[in-house]
Amino acid sequence: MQSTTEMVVNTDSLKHHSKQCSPTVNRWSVAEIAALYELPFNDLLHQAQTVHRANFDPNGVQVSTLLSIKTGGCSEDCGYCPQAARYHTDVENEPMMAIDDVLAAAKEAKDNGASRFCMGAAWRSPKQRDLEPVLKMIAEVKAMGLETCATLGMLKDGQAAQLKEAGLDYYNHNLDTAPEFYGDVITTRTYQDRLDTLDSVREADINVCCGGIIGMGESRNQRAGLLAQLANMERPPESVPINLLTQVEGTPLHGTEELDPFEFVRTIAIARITMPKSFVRLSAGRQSMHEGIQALCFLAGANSIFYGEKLLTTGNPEAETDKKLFAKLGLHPI
Ligand code: SAM
Ligand code: DTB
Ligand code: SF4
Repeated sequence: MQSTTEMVVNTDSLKHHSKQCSPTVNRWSVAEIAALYELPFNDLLHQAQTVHRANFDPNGVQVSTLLSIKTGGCSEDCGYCPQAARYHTDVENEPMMAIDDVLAAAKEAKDNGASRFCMGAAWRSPKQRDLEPVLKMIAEVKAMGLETCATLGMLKDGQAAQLKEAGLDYYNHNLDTAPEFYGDVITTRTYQDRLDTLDSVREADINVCCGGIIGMGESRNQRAGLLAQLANMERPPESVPINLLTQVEGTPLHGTEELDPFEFVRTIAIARITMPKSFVRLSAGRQSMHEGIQALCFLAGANSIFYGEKLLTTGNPEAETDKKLFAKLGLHPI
């Protein structure tokens, strides 16, 4: 198996497998990642913690706050998502938030210690008339001294450049799962569409935030397949959100067999080992996660969280609960 110290990027092995570029580098095979999943838990965590300490302050955690600036009514069919118009969930189609309300939420996030503010919209792709107000929000949030992040769906030519110009630091766009499981979850856009958007984000020199969801009924090999896609990007994402599926009634994935929590911790550890320089975010799913499991995730190399009572439409731990957890574990926000 490839050890982290042997992880030399072999530029001769650059593979151009998409119609644009999306170059990948053969850092990790799916088989090598699958072998990491088979390690005894303690050996895996030791390896992950060793990689973590070699690359990061072991007790520092990056803190982002998320806000849904446009909720519900989405045309897509992502099987996990309560915001898809076609599923009968409690989420209503709402208009875009007013800029003043967004800025008030950003100020509150900053006052509570967040360093990054992520704005999410339930769109397949932003229309130009929708993008204009978002550009204003980004510029104003940036002017408040926060890092900015947006997740607005697929980007068309020129949109990433406009976001960069407005002051966007990160764009979140997830691969969600392995290519071979993807079609079981989403049919209204392809894996390649996602890779193309990620390419345009990179080309515009915006940091990439890209990860996926675990616990959708995928196999262990498919979890390894997702991590291989991320780790083998020419430049791995700066930020890798690992979401545990939040099951929402009315979505097709509601009722999926619950994932063993240790499998989630293993996934975090392997993300850390395969992407040693990336921030790995313990993302959706913390509300239902015992604090002992969250502590194991931090030990496994997670060093970023969403902070604040709400994700987009579902719950997240109370800010006070997270403050207490940080104090108990001796973690500090960065
Ligand atoms: N509409 C845009 C898009 O899909 O790119 C941006 C918002 S979308 C909600 C952002 C990401 O949230 C999805 O790609 C998915 O990874 C994650 N997500 C959505 N619903 C989730 C759920 N129920 N559990 C875990 N993660 C979820
Ligand atoms: C990401 O990877 N997770 C966040 C963020 N990027 C946009 C979203 C999680 C959404 C969980 C379901 C909800 O609250 O609607
Ligand atoms: Fe729409 Fe994004 Fe939800 Fe998919 S994940 S249904 S694109 S809001």
